[in-house]
Order: sequence, then C-alpha cells, then structure tokens
Amino acid sequence: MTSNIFSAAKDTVKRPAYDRDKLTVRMCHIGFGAFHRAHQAVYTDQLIGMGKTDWAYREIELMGPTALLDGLAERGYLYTVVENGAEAQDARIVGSVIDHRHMANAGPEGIIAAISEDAIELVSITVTEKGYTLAANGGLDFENPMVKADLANPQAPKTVVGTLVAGLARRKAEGKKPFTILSCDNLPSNGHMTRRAVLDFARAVDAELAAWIEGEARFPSTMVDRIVPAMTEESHQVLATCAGYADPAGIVCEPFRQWVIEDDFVSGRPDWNLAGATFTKDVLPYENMKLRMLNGSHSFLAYLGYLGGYKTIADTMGDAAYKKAAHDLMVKEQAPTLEAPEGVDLGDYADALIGRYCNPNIRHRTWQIAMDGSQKLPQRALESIVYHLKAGTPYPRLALLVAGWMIYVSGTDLEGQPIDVRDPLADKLKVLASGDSAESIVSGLMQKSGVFPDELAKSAPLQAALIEAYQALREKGVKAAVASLA
Ligand code: NAI
Ligand code: CS2
Repeated sequence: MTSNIFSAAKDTVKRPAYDRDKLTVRMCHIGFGAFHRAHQAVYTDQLIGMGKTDWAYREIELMGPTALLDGLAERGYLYTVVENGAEAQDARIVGSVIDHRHMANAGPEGIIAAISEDAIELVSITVTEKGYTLAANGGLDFENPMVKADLANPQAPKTVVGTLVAGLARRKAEGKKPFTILSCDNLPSNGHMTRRAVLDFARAVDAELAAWIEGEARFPSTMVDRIVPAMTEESHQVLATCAGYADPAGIVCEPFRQWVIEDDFVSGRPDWNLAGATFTKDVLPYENMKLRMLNGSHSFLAYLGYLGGYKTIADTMGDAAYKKAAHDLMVKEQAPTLEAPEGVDLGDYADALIGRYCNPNIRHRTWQIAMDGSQKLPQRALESIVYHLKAGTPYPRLALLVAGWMIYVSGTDLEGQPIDVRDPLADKLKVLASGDSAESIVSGLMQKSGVFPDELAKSAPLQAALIEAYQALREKGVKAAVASLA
C-alpha cells in the first residue's frame, strides 16, 4: 500500500517513472541510515529510471527502533531526497527500495534467510565505523562483548560480521555461490577491512567455511562521498516546504555525490557507472584522498569548531581563520601524504571541498562529525602524522586537530560547559583526558586509549607537538590558536 502523503507532492518533485512491480530484490543493504538513503539508493533509482537495471534493495536493520522501516513499508517504500544546493533545490521520490527486514521482528534467523535467498547477489553496508567491530590492529575485535556473544552462538548473530558469516555459511550449506559484500563506510580499504573481519570470525567458527569465503567471496572496496547530515526538525521543515509534504524517512543533503567502486564482484552488478559512479581496479588512492582531505578537514573543523562555539561546518566557514586553516591542512599537510588518483589535482579538490563546506543550506553539525572520534582519527589524521614524522616535515594543523579531540573527549569545553561525547570508548577517553597536566593527558591518551597505532603511541616528537598544541588551545583559546596557524 502506498500512503497518500505523496499525493501532496508539488509538481517539481520527480517521481519514479518506472514500473516498480517489475523490480526484483537482488541486493540487501544493512544500515538504512541517512547516508544510504541519499547515496547508493539514489544511484540505483537513477539507473532503474534509465531502464538499465531491475535490481532493487531489501533494507536490513540489525538494531535501533523499528518505526522508520515500518513507516516506510506503509508508504510503499517510497521516500524523498532533497538536494539542497547553495542556490537551487531539487526533490525526488526514490523508488529503488522494495522490501525490508528488522532484527527486532525477523530475529537472526529471519535476517540470515533474507540475505541467503537465491536471488541475492550483493549485500552492501553502511553501519558506521564502529559497526565493523574492529580491533585497533584492524582485525576482528575478539574482546568486543557482542563479538564474543556471536562467536558463542554463531547461528543467532547480532553483529554485522556475525550476520554476514552466518549468511555465507547458509549459502555454502545450500550449495549456492556467496554474495558480494560491498562496504560503503568511511574506512580505509573498507573492502579489505571487511574481508579480514569476516575471515577472522569465520576461522573461529569453521575453518572450511573460512577457506570457501576466502576463495569464492568478493569484498570490493569503495570510496563514497556525499554530505548527508542527520535529519533535524529544521531539515524536516526544509523538506516539507520543498516537497509539499512531511516525509519521516526523507533526507536533505548536498547536490554533490561520488562513488568509486573496485570492480571485483562474485557475479553480476548494476552498471552504476551509467548513473555517475566510477568502476576502477584500484580504489585506494581515491579512498585515502577522501578520508584525509575531506574527512580529515571535517574532523579538524568539528573539534576545533565545536570548542570555538560553531554549531555547523557552514558556520566555521564564516570564520576566515578556520576556512584558511582547513584549506591549508588539506594542501600543506594531507596532500603531501597522498598519491593523487589519475587526473585529479589535489589543489582543485581542496578548493571544491571548501566550496561544498560553504553551502549555507547544509546544516552539518560539528557535534555530529565529532562523534566516534576513536574510530575516525587513525585514517583521518594519525596515518598522515606517521608520514610527517618519517619525512621530518611539520604538521601543526594535524597536531591541533588531535589536541582539540583530546580536550573534546574530556567531556568539558574550555568554558567549563559539559559536552555530550558520543564514542564507543567515551568512558575510557574521559578518564584519560581528565588528568591533571597536559603531559599526563597527552601521554595517557597516546599510550592507553588504543586509538594511536604502536608506532605513534610512544613517539617523543609527537608527544611534544601535541603538548604544545594542547597548551596553545588552553592558554590562548581555540579561536586564537586556530588563527595563529596562519
Ligand atoms: P546514521 O546514523 O543515519 O545511520 C547509521 C546506520 O548504521 C543505522 O542504520 C544504524 O542502525 C546502523 N548501525 C550503527 N551502528 C551499528 C552497529 N553496531 N551494528 C549494526 N548497525 C549499526 O548514519 P549515516 O549518516 O547513514 O552514516 C553512516 C555511515 O556512512 C558513516 O559512518 C560513514 O561511514 C558513511 N558515510 C556517511 C556519510 C554522511 O555524510 N552521512 C557520507 C559518506 C559516508
Ligand atoms: C563526516 C562524514 O560524519 C563525519 O564524520 O566527516 O560523514 C562526511 O560527511 C562524509 O564522509 C562526506 O562524504
């Protein structure tokens, strides 16, 4: 049944002009969050509209409330995406989702059955960095209580990795080929990381299954990009005004989107390139570029912007010192660590990112980007610091970013106001960040948080640089410290 909310749609709202009854569930997607709705599902919607595929999504949620997906089902699985540019808006109703399962209703068996059906070729994932249950060394975190519970009862998994392994085990037992697993999260070498975690889990339950996955399954890496802030009352209002109706599953995002995919699938796949994606043999240069330039500067603006009293990325861009520091961070401290993808000029890439950040119609909260820093800092800042320490080159902006994070995770800002820190390691970080001297805080976080790779945890030069940056933030104030980077 399709709810009638769409009957109020303004004429300008684009709708699926294809017969959705002719679509087949060939892909399951785990994580019906804001990003998937505005990215993979949009590429697929466009491709279906071009008559180039009949593959559609079954959405899978392993956690959280059921209301979003239940409501979506009641509305015939249709939802709205508003591209909110600096100058123009564009609204479309997306039709590429046609089914769902929620763990709370289907249970582990229902989820395993849903991903192991004959027709399923692909399982894609957007479950945030922490959803991969990785240890600091990159393999599966065998100490994670949820991983332990899944390993003790692999037939009834609750984690993403446990679920993927159970689905693959079912396919093997039924004599089917495996599905392709397509990670679309902001992790470095996301396909490789997912493969490693899945194989670690599989080896712990069944060596023969692990060997089969190793030989037969495919885990292409991807670089994914589109700024899609969490929805707020304000953005729901923007959507309602633009589209003509309120849509609880609707999304407001920037117009830009990019998807670079390693072309390594078990069998078929939609030709997403026809809708603007890029298939390539080597995604790594794109991933590193995006993670260090975009996400690295995002984290810089998130911690130092939040502590400086700025609510959104667009607000930080109104401060010339922040804008310059973010650009300099990209060009002077991140670009030198990168091998640019073919045909890409990293200076132009940085300019374009600053342009995207300046979009006043995208209210991307610094607080949102500051979440889960323990999972983000390594690929966004620490790997680049490793480069600079080896090269003997300066990295004052990266140091200020990390020092800003060290103050942020204490849970108290420089005015003494509490910060709502969201991070799987929040409790541990708070204790380490609340020491009585800059020296003890910096060395405690470097050595005991589990966030810093071994080669950095005991680095005396890094410790000295972070203490200096930390003291500059506390003594001069955040805005002055950012301004002094010039
Ligand atoms: P969101 O908060 O809207 O959705 C997160 C999704 O992950 C939800 O479906 C949630 O149920 C699921 N999830 C979270 N933790 C999980 C766990 N432990 N196990 C299983 N499922 C879990 O976040 P959003 O905006 O969709 O972003 C998700 C990820 O997508 C990001 O962390 C990032 O890696 C990637 N991404 C996001 C972009 C954005 O601008 N929002 C852009 C590029 C990539
Ligand atoms: C952001 C990203 O929340 C964050 O950590 O840096 O989600 C960012 O918006 C996307 O990667 C843009 O593609």
